[in-house]
Amino acid sequence: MRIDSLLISRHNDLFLEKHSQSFHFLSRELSDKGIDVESIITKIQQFQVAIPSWALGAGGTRFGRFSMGGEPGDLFQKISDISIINDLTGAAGAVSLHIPWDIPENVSSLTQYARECGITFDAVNSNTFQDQADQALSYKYGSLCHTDIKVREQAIQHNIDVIHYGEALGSKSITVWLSDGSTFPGQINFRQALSRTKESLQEIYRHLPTDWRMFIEYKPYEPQFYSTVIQDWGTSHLLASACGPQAFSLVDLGHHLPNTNIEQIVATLLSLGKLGGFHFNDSKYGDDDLTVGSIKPYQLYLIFLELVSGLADPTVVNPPISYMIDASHNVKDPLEDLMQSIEAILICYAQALLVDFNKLNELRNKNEVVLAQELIQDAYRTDVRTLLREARLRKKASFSPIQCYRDNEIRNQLIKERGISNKAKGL
Ligand SMILES: [Mn+2]
Repeated sequence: MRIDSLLISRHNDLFLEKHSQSFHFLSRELSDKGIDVESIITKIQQFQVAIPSWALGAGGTRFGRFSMGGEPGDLFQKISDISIINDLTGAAGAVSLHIPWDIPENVSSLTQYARECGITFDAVNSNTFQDQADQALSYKYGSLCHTDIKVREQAIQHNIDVIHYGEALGSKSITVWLSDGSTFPGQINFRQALSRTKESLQEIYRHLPTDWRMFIEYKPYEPQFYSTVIQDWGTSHLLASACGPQAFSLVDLGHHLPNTNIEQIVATLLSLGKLGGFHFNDSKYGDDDLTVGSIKPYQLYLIFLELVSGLADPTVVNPPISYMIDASHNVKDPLEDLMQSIEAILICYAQALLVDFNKLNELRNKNEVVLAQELIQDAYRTDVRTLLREARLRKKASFSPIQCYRDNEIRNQLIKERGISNKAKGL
């Protein structure tokens, strides 16, 4: 379902007068500080974050799942939902497929439909963390690290199949996240498990098309509660380096132990030229998969400071980063939740763009601790939502995406179209 552009522009008309005043005011204030407002708006307009195919249905926990009605039942409907988000926000023009939850069966009609919806295919995700109904061997004791070579071969072949699905759709990268590890001390040999994982990843890497990239995601615990083979950025980087120049680390915000300095990890990976992808979410305790920016917005801002300054640094050689939202929505309409996440991401991005990094470096070199902190906090305390609205208006997206979605009763339309009990496959 596409949203009629007339419907969006009529809704936008309600806000134009008030907006033009506040945009004028903020523009003047920022220009007085020497900030190039136009270039910031262009950058906001260009920023895109992929939506995973498993994020459009109600999420759940191991205790239960509560549907909200009108969930997308197949891949076409999922792409349709993403196009709704993209039409409203102008920032979600790609889908990240999870295989086998979303196996593309009719590739040509799917790619044509996605094109009509203005949606491209971002990284494809493999899954060897659960067994599928038709699967010969179990991943109960691991996949790429498994002691049995037959299980490893099956997991390697699955990743190769995922690459082939991605190639047919026009994807250019694969994300590998493993749950491999151990739940009890003594269960596995750490050195051998790491070595087998490395060899398996190298085998997958050999099947990577020359214009593709492989992202290796890390996570310290869960579902294994004693050890995870790829537990941290260092292990991920070690494996990516062992594979080759097309392999990179992927940072998922929720995949860190409490209080980890994620922005420093981002800076380190960027300086190594090995930051491939980014999964956004937020958390209070563990991998809570909450809405981006709902718990620790300042951490997100500090991460964007590293991304913006790192990618602008001519000495940093790092390919463009693949951004995706990796969150779950147990009590919200996922489309609204994703729009909240996009807003939080763009706010921090825009705030980071306000920072004069040359000036910041001067202050750092003079050890002006207070003034350096003042400089980054001044940007963080600027309400940049007016710039986001201006960027959306220029793209013919919605001034106020969630309000537009509500005022036009989009969820009710989806329920009418698909039924109250339609459920999305996946988590
Ligand atoms: Mn992730």
